Amino acid sequence: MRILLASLAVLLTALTGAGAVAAAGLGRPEPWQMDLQQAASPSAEGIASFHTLLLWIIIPIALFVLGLMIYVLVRFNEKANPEPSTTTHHTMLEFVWTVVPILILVAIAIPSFRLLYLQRDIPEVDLTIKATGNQWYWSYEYPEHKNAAGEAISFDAVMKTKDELKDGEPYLLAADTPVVVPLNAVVKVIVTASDVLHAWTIPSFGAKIDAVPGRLNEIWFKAEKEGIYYGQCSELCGKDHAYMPIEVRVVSEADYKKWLEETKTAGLDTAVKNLIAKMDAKTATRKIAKLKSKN
Ligand SMILES: [Cu+2]
Repeated sequence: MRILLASLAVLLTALTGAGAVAAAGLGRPEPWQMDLQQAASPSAEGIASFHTLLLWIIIPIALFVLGLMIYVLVRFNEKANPEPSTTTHHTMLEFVWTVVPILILVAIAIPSFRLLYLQRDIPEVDLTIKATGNQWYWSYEYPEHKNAAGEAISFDAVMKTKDELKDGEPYLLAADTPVVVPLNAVVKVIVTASDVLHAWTIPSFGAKIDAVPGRLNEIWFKAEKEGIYYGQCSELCGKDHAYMPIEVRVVSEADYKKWLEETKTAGLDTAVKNLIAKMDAKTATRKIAKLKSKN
């Protein structure tokens, strides 16, 4: 018992004493993050609250079972209880330990199915994007939007090497060309692959789906906060599986329209450069404002 308490104390100190437990990042992981990435879509919010609900159910169950085991160890060991009982049945007890878990599972199933249907039923779509997994990069297409040559806007998104990273950009997550989507728009992503299985995901959108060669999968999200969101290929796809990141930039409706217009007229490279410059300037202004308010 004393050993158990001591080890519990050590564990608690290790967990809390780690000190700098960071708040979960928006669209990206943080060092010492202890929770899911911040939610930025209805689906991610649903996942986060379902996860919290499950924790509240699981922790009492785990503690209850642990308590029972300790009680049995102490109360019914050979020394404390030399003459074991010969009881083999207890109808009430057996009824309770069958019915209570069923009730718990039903209580879990209801919000679980609600969440599954939310993710499955795609609302009226504002923008469709096709994402194709390749060994080892993603390519994207905006089938509804044509460029100057009359072809659908399309591009490859390749991982930025360490030398290409700009200030604050995360290695293994930043891509050379981001996917751009407008704020609060329902975006449907059609996902497929050209060679082997991959998987497209953005944790903060609660979106993750397999990319299967010869098959079209679809998923939707509605980003409710502007910003840069990162994800990684999430299906083992070969030696560079870790090097095909996903970067989505959520911008205001006006900025999105400008990006789209510039992509059609001036070309994608220019449009992306201008968009990133604008977002960087916004971040800088926010940082300066923060510093000023501190002083
Ligand atoms: Cu992959």
